[in-house]
Amino acid sequence: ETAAQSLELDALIIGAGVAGLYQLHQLREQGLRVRAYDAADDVGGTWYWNRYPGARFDSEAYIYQYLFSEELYKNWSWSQRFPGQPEIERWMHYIADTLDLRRDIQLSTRITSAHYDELAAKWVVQTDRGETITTRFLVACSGMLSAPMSSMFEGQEDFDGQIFHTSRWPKEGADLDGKRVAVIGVGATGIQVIQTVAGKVEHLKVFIRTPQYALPMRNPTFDESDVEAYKSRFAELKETLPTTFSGFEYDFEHVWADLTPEQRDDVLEEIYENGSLKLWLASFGEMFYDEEVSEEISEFVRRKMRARLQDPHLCDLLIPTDYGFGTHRVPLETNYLEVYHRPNVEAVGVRNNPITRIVPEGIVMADGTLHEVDVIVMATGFDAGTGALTRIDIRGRGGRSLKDDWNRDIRTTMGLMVHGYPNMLTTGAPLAPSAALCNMTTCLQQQTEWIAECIRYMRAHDHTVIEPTLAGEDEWVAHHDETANATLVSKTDSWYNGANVPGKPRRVLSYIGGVGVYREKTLAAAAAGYKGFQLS
Ligand code: NA7
Repeated sequence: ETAAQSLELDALIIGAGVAGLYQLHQLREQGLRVRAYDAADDVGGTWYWNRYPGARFDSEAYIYQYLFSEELYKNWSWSQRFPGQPEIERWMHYIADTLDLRRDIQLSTRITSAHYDELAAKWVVQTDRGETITTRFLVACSGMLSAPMSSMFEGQEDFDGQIFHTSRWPKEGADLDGKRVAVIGVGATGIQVIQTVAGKVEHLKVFIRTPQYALPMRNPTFDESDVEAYKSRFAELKETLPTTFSGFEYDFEHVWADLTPEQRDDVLEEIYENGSLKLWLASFGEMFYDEEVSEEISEFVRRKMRARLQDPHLCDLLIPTDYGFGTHRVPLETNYLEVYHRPNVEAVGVRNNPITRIVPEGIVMADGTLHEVDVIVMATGFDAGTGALTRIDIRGRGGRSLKDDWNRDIRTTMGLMVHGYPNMLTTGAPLAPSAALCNMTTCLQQQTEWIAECIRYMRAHDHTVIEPTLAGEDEWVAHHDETANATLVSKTDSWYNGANVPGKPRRVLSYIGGVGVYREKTLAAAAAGYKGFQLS
């Protein structure tokens, strides 16, 4: 056995994306023996994997950055408000290189199992390269939306053409020129693909089940003065972002009941013109709770969409009617609706005529129709929140399996730990604020900082083991459910509550009591000597 094959660490980090890179930096600064592992052959996480045509931010770039170092923040300049994936990936490389992280990252290595050894109070971790690593702390930075829903149709492997899940797009790109292309799915991802490839392919068929309330993106390029302007707001952003409802620079400003219908409309019009997620995350908070407000704001967005689509058949397929604006992830778009007016683009409604199988020539529907295509793009989403961890064989105390536990009931303590799994710390996990309603870097920064402080505290106080108590976890789950079930999000099917994965237990995955509230609660638990946790 070589040294590398039986490594002993203080902390092992799964993933080298937005969370993993910063977590590695923090734990290394504490002098820990720490190493991050990633299945990809480079750093970047989400921004490594999602290289499909049109992939880009829906968060303003300058709020997606880390805020722990002013120098790191200001030495990077964005070219536009919502840049595309190649630029974001370059930024991730800039982070890894500037903080000199690569020497402690092992790429092209998938963690396959992690078993907790109770006697030694350590995790024994295996990789797909046959390595065994022993570690005191197991820190999951494995992503909230990283486990793709990629094989879901019978006959997929028999398809004669090429088939790509959006998050497994080939690094060398895919040649779509002159091809007949199918896109399955019109979530935030599908919309970006569709609007980008429509003008390049010979023929595009879009398979639409649930349409989205997409909002037009205003995406100006930044000149030097724009860059200077946002950089000069560093201190303000650092102060504000962690305290808002969603970790964005804006927060709810208006109270529905205080305004007349004309005033409400003026507010909606003005915010709509902002061309960002502001209409969702910083107009009227009542939209998440009050059916009437939800319906009025939904109708406002529908009106905007109808004016652009006109054709009643397209309106039927592309404008949501059976759920409220903002109860799904709201996508931003650029000329997405106009794409359907192109002669080479066809909208195929699948709600009443589902896809039944893939055959060598293409896609077959319930009524027997065959859609012949050369390329199938699966913009079919992810097993969100749980998938990254349940796809690893994780065994806690007494050999209990995380996969089995979460197959019964998805529970965590503040999304940071799970009862029964000592010294396993998680980010982007269920029951914490996350991608659903949060600017991901704001949330991941806060979660990784909480974890780093927890480990520092334990070492300073000679504790070796931390685990949430069952009672503490019950309390968090109850609080989470109460918060979530008060909202309309809990009543709408999507990945937000596991509805997109057959058999997944229903629970709103993301904490929606607000990013600022969550931060206060997690910091208060720590300040009270880790209330709700057992330390030994
Ligand atoms: P999403 O938002 O989960 O979207 C997946 C899409 O795929 C959605 O339109 C689904 O329709 C559709 N889908 C899934 N299965 C099928 C079948 N069998 N037939 C037809 N259509 C299907 O994933 P995204 O990648 O777009 O976005 C995920 C998050 O990543 C996003 O919210 C951002 O935070 C980043 P459905 O709605 O289930 O009817």
